[in-house]
Amino acid sequence: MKKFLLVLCICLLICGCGKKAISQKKNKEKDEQIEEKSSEEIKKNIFVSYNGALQVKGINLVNQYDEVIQLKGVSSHGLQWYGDFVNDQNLKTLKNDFNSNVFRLAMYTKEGGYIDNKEIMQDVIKDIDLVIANDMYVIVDWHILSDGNPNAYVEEAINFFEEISSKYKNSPNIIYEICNEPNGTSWSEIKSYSERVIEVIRKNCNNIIIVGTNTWSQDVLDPVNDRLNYDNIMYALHFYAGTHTDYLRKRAKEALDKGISLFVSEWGVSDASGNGGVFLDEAQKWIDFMNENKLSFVSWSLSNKDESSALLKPGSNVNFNNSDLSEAGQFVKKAIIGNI
Ligand code: IDC
Repeated sequence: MKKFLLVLCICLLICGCGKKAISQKKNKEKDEQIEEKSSEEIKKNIFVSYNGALQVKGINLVNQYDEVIQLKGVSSHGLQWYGDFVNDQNLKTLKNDFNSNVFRLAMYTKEGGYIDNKEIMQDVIKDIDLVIANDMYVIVDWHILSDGNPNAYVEEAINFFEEISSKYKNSPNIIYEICNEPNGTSWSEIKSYSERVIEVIRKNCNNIIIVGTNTWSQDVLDPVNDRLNYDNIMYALHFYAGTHTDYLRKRAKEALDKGISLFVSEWGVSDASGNGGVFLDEAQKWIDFMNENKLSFVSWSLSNKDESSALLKPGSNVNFNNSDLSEAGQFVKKAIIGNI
């Protein structure tokens, strides 16, 4: 009898544990399904096929249903140096694993860029097509830098944007960034350059155009009393967490309050040199600020260069995976997914 009871107890125990294990497994599966579903739900609504042509309404970027949309993604490094990292596999990783809905093509004008080598146009077109095929928005960035005054190459810019905007006039994916970072110049110079380039683009399409401001796209109050008089214009705000802090957030907030629409088309966790360590506490303050104000943001940069703003560790493969992400890369991934 004792034996029988013992066996019975053991059986019940096994059954109980089994049931518990089964119900734990079921719960886990359910959790996973929910997680998968919610990330699928998120994904359903963030790409171009859902959002369509973007517009600026008030200070907000909105989709085709007038819903406010925040684009989040990554910028290439200079295409003349790190163009190989812009490939289908990496774009799929950014899309599927980071939930990125935008990618920026940094086409330098100088330093071996378009002004020195017009053939880079073919790469830009190939890259635009790849991003479009991945259902993401693509920022075509006329990356002035050492050429601080955009008028230095205004004729070239006009030819470039005429070609791109006529080729892609029906594509909702394209966002034009017509002068990355003017510096050592003035808003009136930038404005007159912008008017000439915008006229050319507007003959073809009404897509979003991002205009840089003086001092490496930090003088966002300049246009307050002297705006560009076109639809769907946003002004670039650029920051590097190791250099630009509260004072620049205050300036940005003031610009927003005064009706200036901002797009953070470049930012980094490093200092302004692109190196000098990572400043994650300050970067976190910026991420909070951008999320609170629904500002779109694009992080510098998808490369394996030995500098702390690079999203990949030095020496990483051109086709990266999770273990290639640098400290910057890990932080940026979480920021884009929305987990921090
Ligand atoms: C930096 C790159 C660096 C390169 C340098 C000059 O990270 O490898 O040697 O440009 O070409 C910007 C610019 C961006 C800079 C970046 C960091 O838009 O081109 O990239 N930065 O210095 N503005 C503020 C910082």
